[in-house]
Amino acid sequence: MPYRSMVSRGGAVVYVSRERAPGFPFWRAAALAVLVVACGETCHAAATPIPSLFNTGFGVDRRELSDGAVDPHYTLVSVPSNSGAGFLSFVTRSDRFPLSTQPGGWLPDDATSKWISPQADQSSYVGITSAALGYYVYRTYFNLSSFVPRTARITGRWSTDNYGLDVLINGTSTGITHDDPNMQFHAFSDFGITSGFVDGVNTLDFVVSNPGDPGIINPTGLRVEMTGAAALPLPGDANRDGAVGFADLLTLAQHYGQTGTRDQGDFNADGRIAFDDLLILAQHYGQALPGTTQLGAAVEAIPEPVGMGMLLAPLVFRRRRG
Ligand SMILES: [Ca+2]
Ligand SMILES: [Ca+2]
Ligand SMILES: [Ca+2]
Repeated sequence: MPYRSMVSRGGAVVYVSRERAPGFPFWRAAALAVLVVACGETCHAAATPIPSLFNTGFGVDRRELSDGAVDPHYTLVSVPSNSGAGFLSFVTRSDRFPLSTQPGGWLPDDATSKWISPQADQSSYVGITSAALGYYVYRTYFNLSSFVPRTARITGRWSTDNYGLDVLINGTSTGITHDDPNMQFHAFSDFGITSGFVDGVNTLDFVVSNPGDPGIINPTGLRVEMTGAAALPLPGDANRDGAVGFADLLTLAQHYGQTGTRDQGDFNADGRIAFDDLLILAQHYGQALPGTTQLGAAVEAIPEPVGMGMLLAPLVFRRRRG
Protein backbone atom coordinates (compact mmCIF):
# COMPACT_ATOMS: atom_id res chain seq x y z
CA MET A 1 0.00 0.00 0.00
CA PRO A 2 1.69 3.17 -1.16
CA TYR A 3 -0.04 5.51 1.25
CA ARG A 4 0.12 4.77 4.92
CA SER A 5 -1.97 7.46 6.39
CA MET A 6 -4.95 9.50 5.48
CA VAL A 7 -5.98 12.68 7.20
CA SER A 8 -9.46 14.12 6.88
CA ARG A 9 -10.02 17.50 8.33
CA GLY A 10 -12.30 20.38 7.43
CA GLY A 11 -13.52 18.53 4.37
CA ALA A 12 -10.03 18.06 2.96
CA VAL A 13 -8.63 14.61 2.37
CA VAL A 14 -4.87 14.24 2.42
CA TYR A 15 -2.94 11.12 1.55
CA VAL A 16 0.50 10.90 3.05
CA SER A 17 3.15 8.89 1.28
CA ARG A 18 5.62 7.33 3.71
CA GLU A 19 7.23 4.61 1.58
CA ARG A 20 8.21 6.76 -1.34
CA ALA A 21 10.23 9.21 0.63
CA PRO A 22 13.75 8.77 -0.83
CA GLY A 23 15.56 10.34 2.04
CA PHE A 24 15.07 13.89 0.91
CA PRO A 25 12.39 15.42 3.09
CA PHE A 26 11.05 17.84 0.52
CA TRP A 27 10.34 15.06 -1.98
CA ARG A 28 8.10 13.46 0.59
CA ALA A 29 6.58 16.80 1.31
CA ALA A 30 5.90 17.56 -2.33
CA ALA A 31 4.36 14.14 -2.80
CA LEU A 32 1.96 14.92 -0.06
CA ALA A 33 1.12 18.30 -1.50
CA VAL A 34 0.40 16.86 -4.94
CA LEU A 35 -1.97 14.32 -3.46
CA VAL A 36 -4.06 16.83 -1.62
CA VAL A 37 -7.71 16.73 -2.51
CA ALA A 38 -8.65 20.28 -1.75
CA CYS A 39 -11.99 20.76 -0.08
CA GLY A 40 -12.56 24.13 -1.71
CA GLU A 41 -14.81 25.18 1.10
CA THR A 42 -15.02 28.67 2.43
CA CYS A 43 -13.69 28.80 5.94
CA HIS A 44 -15.09 31.14 8.54
CA ALA A 45 -12.87 32.98 10.98
CA ALA A 46 -13.93 35.34 13.71
CA ALA A 47 -12.49 38.84 13.64
CA THR A 48 -9.86 39.44 16.28
CA PRO A 49 -9.30 42.85 17.90
CA ILE A 50 -6.33 44.84 16.64
CA PRO A 51 -4.38 45.44 19.86
CA SER A 52 -2.31 48.41 18.68
CA LEU A 53 -5.20 50.88 18.27
CA PHE A 54 -5.61 53.39 21.11
CA ASN A 55 -8.02 56.16 22.01
CA THR A 56 -6.54 59.58 22.66
CA GLY A 57 -5.31 60.21 26.18
CA PHE A 58 -4.49 56.64 27.17
CA GLY A 59 -1.15 55.01 27.95
CA VAL A 60 0.44 51.80 26.76
CA ASP A 61 -1.18 50.06 29.75
CA ARG A 62 -4.58 51.32 28.48
CA ARG A 63 -5.02 53.45 31.58
CA GLU A 64 -5.94 57.13 31.49
CA LEU A 65 -3.02 59.50 31.25
CA SER A 66 -2.93 62.43 33.60
CA ASP A 67 -3.33 66.02 32.43
CA GLY A 68 -0.22 67.28 30.70
CA ALA A 69 1.20 63.82 29.97
CA VAL A 70 2.59 63.02 26.54
CA ASP A 71 0.26 60.78 24.56
CA PRO A 72 2.57 57.99 23.37
CA HIS A 73 0.26 56.92 20.52
CA TYR A 74 -0.41 60.20 18.73
CA THR A 75 2.32 62.39 17.28
CA LEU A 76 1.99 65.66 15.39
CA VAL A 77 3.41 65.21 11.90
CA SER A 78 2.36 68.65 10.65
CA VAL A 79 1.75 71.91 12.54
CA PRO A 80 1.58 75.58 11.54
CA SER A 81 5.13 76.83 11.16
CA ASN A 82 4.60 79.62 13.66
CA SER A 83 2.61 77.62 16.21
CA GLY A 84 5.50 76.81 18.49
CA ALA A 85 4.25 73.20 18.59
CA GLY A 86 6.53 70.20 18.27
CA PHE A 87 5.98 66.57 17.40
CA LEU A 88 4.48 65.62 20.75
CA SER A 89 0.84 65.76 21.68
CA PHE A 90 -0.24 66.27 25.28
CA VAL A 91 -3.29 65.43 27.34
CA THR A 92 -5.07 68.76 27.55
CA ARG A 93 -5.31 70.25 31.03
CA SER A 94 -8.86 69.70 32.26
CA ASP A 95 -8.68 72.34 34.98
CA ARG A 96 -8.42 75.18 32.49
CA PHE A 97 -10.31 76.62 29.57
CA PRO A 98 -11.81 75.19 27.41
CA LEU A 99 -12.30 71.95 29.35
CA SER A 100 -13.06 73.64 32.66
CA THR A 101 -15.77 75.78 31.11
CA GLN A 102 -18.96 73.74 31.09
CA PRO A 103 -21.32 74.03 29.41
CA GLY A 104 -20.04 75.63 26.27
CA GLY A 105 -16.51 74.29 26.37
CA TRP A 106 -15.16 71.04 25.00
CA LEU A 107 -16.86 67.73 25.55
CA PRO A 108 -15.76 66.61 29.03
CA ASP A 109 -13.05 63.93 29.24
CA ASP A 110 -14.28 60.54 30.39
CA ALA A 111 -13.05 57.02 31.08
CA THR A 112 -13.03 56.18 27.36
CA SER A 113 -10.97 59.01 25.89
CA LYS A 114 -9.41 62.39 26.66
CA TRP A 115 -8.60 65.48 24.62
CA ILE A 116 -5.06 65.92 23.33
CA SER A 117 -3.45 69.12 22.04
CA PRO A 118 -0.16 70.57 20.73
CA GLN A 119 0.29 72.11 24.20
CA ALA A 120 -1.21 70.84 27.43
CA ASP A 121 -2.55 74.24 28.44
CA GLN A 122 -4.87 75.49 25.74
CA SER A 123 -5.92 78.48 27.82
CA SER A 124 -2.49 79.96 27.09
CA TYR A 125 -3.85 80.92 23.73
CA VAL A 126 -5.61 83.86 25.35
CA GLY A 127 -4.28 87.07 23.88
CA ILE A 128 -1.77 85.60 21.45
CA THR A 129 -1.94 86.43 17.80
CA SER A 130 -2.33 84.12 14.83
CA ALA A 131 0.35 81.64 15.93
CA ALA A 132 -2.10 78.85 16.66
CA LEU A 133 -4.10 79.15 13.47
CA GLY A 134 -3.71 76.61 10.72
CA TYR A 135 -3.66 72.85 10.27
CA TYR A 136 -2.60 70.17 12.72
CA VAL A 137 -2.11 66.55 11.62
CA TYR A 138 -2.06 63.90 14.33
CA ARG A 139 -0.68 60.47 13.38
CA THR A 140 -1.16 57.15 15.11
CA TYR A 141 0.32 53.78 14.12
CA PHE A 142 -1.08 50.27 14.29
CA ASN A 143 0.28 46.91 13.23
CA LEU A 144 -1.40 44.26 11.07
CA SER A 145 1.58 41.94 10.71
CA SER A 146 -0.20 39.03 12.36
CA PHE A 147 -3.50 39.54 10.50
CA VAL A 148 -4.95 39.28 7.00
CA PRO A 149 -4.71 43.01 6.23
CA ARG A 150 -7.55 43.21 3.73
CA THR A 151 -10.02 41.97 6.34
CA ALA A 152 -9.28 44.82 8.75
CA ARG A 153 -12.07 47.17 9.81
CA ILE A 154 -11.97 50.20 12.10
CA THR A 155 -14.97 51.95 13.63
CA GLY A 156 -14.86 54.96 15.88
CA ARG A 157 -15.83 58.55 16.50
CA TRP A 158 -13.95 61.81 16.79
CA SER A 159 -14.34 65.39 17.86
CA THR A 160 -12.14 68.34 17.02
CA ASP A 161 -11.37 71.98 17.72
CA ASN A 162 -12.23 73.32 15.34
CA TYR A 163 -12.86 71.13 12.28
CA GLY A 164 -11.90 67.62 11.31
CA LEU A 165 -11.08 67.89 7.63
CA ASP A 166 -10.00 64.33 6.80
CA VAL A 167 -8.75 60.99 8.07
CA LEU A 168 -6.01 59.41 5.98
CA ILE A 169 -5.26 55.69 5.98
CA ASN A 170 -1.64 55.15 4.96
CA GLY A 171 -1.61 58.59 3.33
CA THR A 172 -4.83 58.11 1.37
CA SER A 173 -7.89 60.22 2.09
CA THR A 174 -10.96 58.42 3.41
CA GLY A 175 -13.21 61.44 2.93
CA ILE A 176 -14.18 61.26 6.61
CA THR A 177 -14.92 64.67 8.07
CA HIS A 178 -16.12 66.32 11.26
CA ASP A 179 -16.84 69.76 9.88
CA ASP A 180 -20.35 70.66 10.97
CA PRO A 181 -20.05 74.14 12.53
CA ASN A 182 -22.71 73.19 15.06
CA MET A 183 -20.75 70.17 16.29
CA GLN A 184 -17.00 70.92 16.38
CA PHE A 185 -15.84 70.26 19.98
CA HIS A 186 -19.40 69.88 21.28
CA ALA A 187 -20.12 66.47 19.76
CA PHE A 188 -18.62 63.35 18.19
CA SER A 189 -18.93 62.20 14.58
CA ASP A 190 -18.88 58.47 13.85
CA PHE A 191 -16.51 57.04 11.25
CA GLY A 192 -15.63 53.73 9.70
CA ILE A 193 -12.65 52.56 7.65
CA THR A 194 -12.97 49.43 5.54
CA SER A 195 -10.14 49.65 2.99
CA GLY A 196 -6.63 50.95 2.44
CA PHE A 197 -4.97 48.63 4.94
CA VAL A 198 -1.50 47.22 4.29
CA ASP A 199 0.61 44.51 5.82
CA GLY A 200 2.78 45.50 8.76
CA VAL A 201 2.69 49.02 10.19
CA ASN A 202 -0.24 51.23 9.11
CA THR A 203 -0.81 54.92 9.75
CA LEU A 204 -3.94 56.94 10.47
CA ASP A 205 -3.69 60.73 10.11
CA PHE A 206 -6.33 62.99 11.64
CA VAL A 207 -6.34 66.41 9.98
CA VAL A 208 -7.62 69.24 12.20
CA SER A 209 -7.98 72.88 11.27
CA ASN A 210 -7.92 75.76 13.72
CA PRO A 211 -9.17 78.81 11.84
CA GLY A 212 -10.11 82.13 13.34
CA ASP A 213 -9.15 85.69 13.85
CA PRO A 214 -5.78 86.66 15.32
CA GLY A 215 -5.85 87.76 18.89
CA ILE A 216 -8.84 85.80 20.08
CA ILE A 217 -8.99 82.87 22.48
CA ASN A 218 -8.52 79.96 20.14
CA PRO A 219 -7.60 76.55 21.51
CA THR A 220 -7.19 73.43 19.38
CA GLY A 221 -7.37 69.72 20.11
CA LEU A 222 -8.36 66.23 19.04
CA ARG A 223 -10.41 63.48 20.60
CA VAL A 224 -10.55 59.97 19.08
CA GLU A 225 -12.21 56.74 20.18
CA MET A 226 -11.84 53.71 17.95
CA THR A 227 -11.61 49.95 17.84
CA GLY A 228 -10.56 47.67 15.04
CA ALA A 229 -10.62 44.02 14.15
CA ALA A 230 -9.24 41.75 11.47
CA ALA A 231 -9.18 38.06 10.67
CA LEU A 232 -6.24 35.94 11.64
CA PRO A 233 -4.79 33.93 8.75
CA LEU A 234 -5.91 30.38 8.17
CA PRO A 235 -3.37 27.71 9.02
CA GLY A 236 -1.19 27.38 5.94
CA ASP A 237 -1.78 30.92 4.66
CA ALA A 238 1.86 32.04 4.68
CA ASN A 239 1.35 35.26 2.72
CA ARG A 240 -1.78 36.14 4.75
CA ASP A 241 -3.91 36.98 1.72
CA GLY A 242 -6.90 35.15 3.15
CA ALA A 243 -6.57 31.93 1.14
CA VAL A 244 -4.37 28.87 1.31
CA GLY A 245 -2.96 28.25 -2.12
CA PHE A 246 -0.03 27.72 -4.39
CA ALA A 247 1.82 30.88 -3.39
CA ASP A 248 1.85 29.62 0.18
CA LEU A 249 3.14 26.25 -0.91
CA LEU A 250 5.94 27.89 -2.88
CA THR A 251 6.89 29.98 0.12
CA LEU A 252 7.05 26.91 2.29
CA ALA A 253 9.07 25.06 -0.34
CA GLN A 254 11.60 27.88 -0.57
CA HIS A 255 12.22 27.70 3.18
CA TYR A 256 11.81 23.98 3.66
CA GLY A 257 14.31 22.51 6.09
CA GLN A 258 15.30 25.93 7.42
CA THR A 259 14.54 27.86 10.54
CA GLY A 260 12.00 30.60 9.97
CA THR A 261 8.79 32.40 10.83
CA ARG A 262 5.14 31.76 10.22
CA ASP A 263 5.25 33.93 7.10
CA GLN A 264 7.91 31.56 5.75
CA GLY A 265 5.87 28.45 6.43
CA ASP A 266 6.36 27.60 10.11
CA PHE A 267 2.69 27.00 10.87
CA ASN A 268 3.16 24.97 14.06
CA ALA A 269 5.40 27.65 15.62
CA ASP A 270 8.33 25.37 16.40
CA GLY A 271 10.77 27.67 14.61
CA ARG A 272 11.46 25.34 11.71
CA ILE A 273 9.81 24.81 8.32
CA ALA A 274 9.33 21.08 8.03
CA PHE A 275 6.99 18.25 7.15
CA ASP A 276 4.49 18.99 9.91
CA ASP A 277 4.03 22.48 8.47
CA LEU A 278 3.37 21.11 5.00
CA LEU A 279 0.82 18.77 6.50
CA ILE A 280 -0.97 21.75 8.02
CA LEU A 281 -0.90 23.59 4.70
CA ALA A 282 -2.19 20.54 2.89
CA GLN A 283 -5.06 20.12 5.30
CA HIS A 284 -6.25 23.65 4.52
CA TYR A 285 -5.32 23.86 0.85
CA GLY A 286 -8.01 25.60 -1.20
CA GLN A 287 -9.74 27.13 1.79
CA ALA A 288 -10.39 30.85 2.03
CA LEU A 289 -11.82 33.39 4.40
CA PRO A 290 -15.28 34.61 3.48
CA GLY A 291 -15.71 37.91 1.82
CA THR A 292 -14.36 40.00 -0.90
CA THR A 293 -13.97 39.75 -4.63
CA GLN A 294 -10.25 39.91 -4.12
CA LEU A 295 -10.41 36.82 -1.97
CA GLY A 296 -12.44 35.08 -4.63
CA ALA A 297 -9.73 35.84 -7.16
CA ALA A 298 -7.13 34.46 -4.81
CA VAL A 299 -8.99 31.17 -4.56
CA GLU A 300 -9.47 30.93 -8.33
CA ALA A 301 -5.74 31.36 -8.79
CA ILE A 302 -5.06 28.14 -6.89
CA PRO A 303 -4.10 25.42 -9.38
CA GLU A 304 -5.72 22.01 -9.34
CA PRO A 305 -3.62 19.43 -7.51
CA VAL A 306 -2.34 17.83 -10.75
CA GLY A 307 -1.31 21.17 -12.19
CA MET A 308 0.27 22.03 -8.90
CA GLY A 309 2.35 18.85 -9.08
CA MET A 310 3.59 19.72 -12.56
CA LEU A 311 4.57 23.16 -11.38
CA LEU A 312 6.35 21.76 -8.36
CA ALA A 313 8.27 19.05 -10.20
CA PRO A 314 11.18 21.22 -11.43
CA LEU A 315 11.58 22.64 -7.96
CA VAL A 316 11.64 19.21 -6.40
CA PHE A 317 14.09 17.94 -9.03
CA ARG A 318 16.38 20.91 -8.47
CA ARG A 319 16.26 20.47 -4.72
CA ARG A 320 17.11 16.78 -5.03
CA ARG A 321 20.16 17.47 -7.16
CA GLY A 322 21.23 20.43 -5.11
CA1 LIG B 1 -10.08 76.71 17.90
CA1 LIG C 1 -2.21 32.70 0.95
CA1 LIG D 1 7.35 24.24 11.99
